[in-house]
Amino acid sequence: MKVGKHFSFKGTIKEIRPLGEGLINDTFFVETENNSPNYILQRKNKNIFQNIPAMMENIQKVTIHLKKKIVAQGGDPLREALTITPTIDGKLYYQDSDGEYWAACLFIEDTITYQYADSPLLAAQGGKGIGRFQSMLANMEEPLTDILPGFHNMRYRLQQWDDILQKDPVGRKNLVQQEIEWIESRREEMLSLWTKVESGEIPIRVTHNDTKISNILFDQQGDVLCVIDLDTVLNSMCLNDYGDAIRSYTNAGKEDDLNLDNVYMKMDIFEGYTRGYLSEAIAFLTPSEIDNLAFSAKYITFEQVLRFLMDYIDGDNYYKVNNKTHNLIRTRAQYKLLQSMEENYDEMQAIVNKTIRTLSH
Ligand code: GN1
Ligand code: MG
Repeated sequence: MKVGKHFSFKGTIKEIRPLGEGLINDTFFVETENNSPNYILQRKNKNIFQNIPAMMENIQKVTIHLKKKIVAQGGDPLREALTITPTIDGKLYYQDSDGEYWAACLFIEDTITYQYADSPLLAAQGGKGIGRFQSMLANMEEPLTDILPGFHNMRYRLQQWDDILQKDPVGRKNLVQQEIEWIESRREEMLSLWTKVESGEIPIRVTHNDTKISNILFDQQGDVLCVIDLDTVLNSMCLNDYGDAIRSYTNAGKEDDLNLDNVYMKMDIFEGYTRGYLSEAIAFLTPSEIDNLAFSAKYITFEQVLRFLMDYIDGDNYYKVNNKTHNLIRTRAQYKLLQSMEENYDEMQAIVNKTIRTLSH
């Protein structure tokens, strides 16, 4: 791949091969000869990220802040935080002749990643990782550019929803009357959380916005090493990160599971993640944030139902799809998860409260 020569990689490139299965970017592994470091190279999705230069600046600011903290705590800044590899002319990204944006970072060797949190202990480790990540960034004052305006802003999302329903660009609205009702019946309930952000009751912090377990690297001992995939670091409410982690960790099925019997919320995983997350986050969370933790899981899962359904009605312009019902299948599977959360909501609240009591003693 010719693009490799534009980056300041050490050593000689042996091979560049595809890696991973993200829904947004295209990712490649850059293997170098001998003992030179290896790298990750990505073609960033410029339809979704409309300001990639600002995105890379955000990532740079966050990783610089993290590295300072890690060094102060006696850690290894090259393993515990991402390191952007600039281009040969010192830029954070390369734009090719087709207008595509490329960016690279150091590959962190000897790590373990998981696609699923299959035990409460592992979920607790993941929670600790995100709790620590947010905690290290809690006093970062330099603002980030809002590269995804309205990303977890329910007022904005519902506006987008209303617009797409009105346009019905590919005539699919008729096919999803029942699914539309799932959204409409929860409109006020879901807006109520964002209203607390608008009023200032819930603070704005540095947030990751894609906290699934595959975005955490673990070391060989099973401890959290590094949080990766910083494309969506934003100033927003940190409940997004908790809620999205609960959405992805606790799902017994797949995000696009055809068999809805597979999809439900695993409460032992919820308990594990909550315990790990709060062990770090209790140091900075406000009472209002703590009160809304359980709700944030429903909020983010609802938002994901909305986003998949919206993309279906819009004609599949956002998420990569395998076929023309893929977004609808995802919608139904996420909705099943949302229902399971609604059934378990009182117990979720009780677990959060119990965890806080245990940690406060
Ligand atoms: C997207 O591509 P991936 O998996 O990192 C999306 C998330 C969704 C997720 C659903 C920028 O993330 O918000 O929750 O798919 N990222 C963006 O699988 O939209
Ligand atoms: Mg991502």
